[in-house]
Amino acid sequence: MILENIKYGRIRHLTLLDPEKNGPKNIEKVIDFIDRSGSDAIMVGGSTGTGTKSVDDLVGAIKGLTKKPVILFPSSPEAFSPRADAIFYLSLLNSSSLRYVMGFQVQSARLLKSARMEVISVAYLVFEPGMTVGKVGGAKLIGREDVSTALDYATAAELIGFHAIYLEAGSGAPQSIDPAVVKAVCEDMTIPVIVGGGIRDPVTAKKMLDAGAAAIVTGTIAENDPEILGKIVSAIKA
Ligand code: 1GP
Repeated sequence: MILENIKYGRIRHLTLLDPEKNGPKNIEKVIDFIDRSGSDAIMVGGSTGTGTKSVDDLVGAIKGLTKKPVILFPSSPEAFSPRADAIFYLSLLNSSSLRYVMGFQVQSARLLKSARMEVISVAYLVFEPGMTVGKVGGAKLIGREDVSTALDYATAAELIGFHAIYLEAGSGAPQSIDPAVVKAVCEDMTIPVIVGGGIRDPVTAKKMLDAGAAAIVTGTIAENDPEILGKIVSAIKA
């Protein structure tokens, strides 16, 4: 069970691969880097252009190259592959568009119920600067240091019964979420908290784990600087 593995520290680092940027051509090299880095699982998704074919092709290629679990990280119901091991069934709670809070979930629910994959409901909270996902998802961005609003949303997520919370600064964010916000949320939650966006050095990654994050996500770094990926994973597992 992937959720259990996140909860109990067996999955601590996830690498996000965007189907837009990772076609079948260079995937062998990328998976080799990820395998060597010690990253625990691979997420597949992106904010734009993730049609069923590109997602399914990428999941299929990854499954042919590594045994690491593959988790879908969809921006819409089309971003689906039955070959993935699990899906982060996301509700962008601070979106101003009902579609991102519950519409996509309703649209894909029956398909997911019949699919042979673990469905992990995730309260997705997007912070400043939000980047593409903030814009596309119509997020009312939470301030980078806004502990109070972060706690409001996280507590609502826990009470509603989400399996996990994902604190997101946006892929490619120049700065991650403030670790003090992560700490305040994690101290108060009984469900696992995942943190991503703008984490691209071992010190920041370790700070997130020390703040109580169950797992961290990096995306951009796997594409741009695979050597640092290994250092980030080593730092959080030390
Ligand atoms: C996106 O949080 C992830 O959901 C990854 O962000 O690309 O900045 O590592 P980066």
